[in-house]
Amino acid sequence: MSQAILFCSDLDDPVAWHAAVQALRPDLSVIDWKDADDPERFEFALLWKPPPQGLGAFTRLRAIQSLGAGVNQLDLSTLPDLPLARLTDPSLTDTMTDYAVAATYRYFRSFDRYERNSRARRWDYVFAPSKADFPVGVMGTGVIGGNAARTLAALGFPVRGWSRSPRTIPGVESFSGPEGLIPFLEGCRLIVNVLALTEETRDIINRQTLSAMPKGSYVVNIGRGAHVVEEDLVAMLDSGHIAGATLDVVQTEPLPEDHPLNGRDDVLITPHCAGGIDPRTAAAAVIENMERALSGRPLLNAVDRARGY
Ligand code: NDP
Ligand code: OXD
Repeated sequence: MSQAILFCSDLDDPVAWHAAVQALRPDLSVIDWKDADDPERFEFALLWKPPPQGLGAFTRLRAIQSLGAGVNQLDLSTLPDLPLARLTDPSLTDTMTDYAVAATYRYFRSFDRYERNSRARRWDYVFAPSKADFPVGVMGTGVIGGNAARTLAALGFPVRGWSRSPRTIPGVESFSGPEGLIPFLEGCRLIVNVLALTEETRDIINRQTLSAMPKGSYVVNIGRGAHVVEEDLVAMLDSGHIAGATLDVVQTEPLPEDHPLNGRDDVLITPHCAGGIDPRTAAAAVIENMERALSGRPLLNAVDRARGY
């Protein structure tokens, strides 16, 4: 029987992944968990989330590849103790960066205000601002955030970055560690959150951290919903301290219709669509990790379970 990768995702297309993998390795198949009649066959899994019944039946698995850059959706506490890798891919980095740039420009050029005005048939001139007055902060300058920070800096924004360990990115003022967070936020008119979700970063965007930003600042969240204390964000929007928020991720997805963040003029919700992975570019990294796993070599982009990302 030929080799096969076990696949599980409600969001990604197993047929497209199968075609992309076969284009590189015609002997290798991608099989959706619903068609996985012989669980013993699989040594490698490509998962957004585990199948509903878990991975218990797949006793020969040797490694797991996340179908996302994040791994928290896999719930590490219930996942078998196998090598685990997150996915990094140019298509994902590019689409995430595009979203960060688009959301930044929307606030920088007051499109949010013009959207409201034009719906109200109101002509209200806003003087074109200068980028020098609109410093942008990127929370989490890893693969995606690092690229977003570089891109925003190349576009002429003053850019600050915050991460766990000190990072050097040309054109970006870098801050790190818990002691660097408030000084970082104090100088940002807009933050783009693209942190990994761990126990240390959960709830990190809250009343105290939002208060550190200048009045009239903006929040863009493309990391995870659990980074934000939503009731604190609502309160800070109500007070006007935060002028607007763009949230691609929320604590409960889809956002419940009656949630206080829904239907507000100053909040834009998008359905966890900021990043998109193109199997045609990402298949090579998945195959490389499968080959590494089967030959006992360390995975690329391996998750450090103790660190949580
Ligand atoms: P990386 O692992 O490359 O980057 C994670 C960043 O988070 C790093 O800069 C890391 O710091 C930082 N970080 C982690 N813990 C802390 C901490 N305690 N304090 C400060 N910084 C911390 O991941 P990616 O850039 O590939 O992806 C980032 C996240 O984006 C994913 O985990 C996922 O949640 C989210 N995502 C969302 C998508 C969407 O569609 N909305 C799509 C893709 C990803 P350091 O640099 O020091 O390691
Ligand atoms: C990811 C995501 O983590 O799509 O890649 O959220």
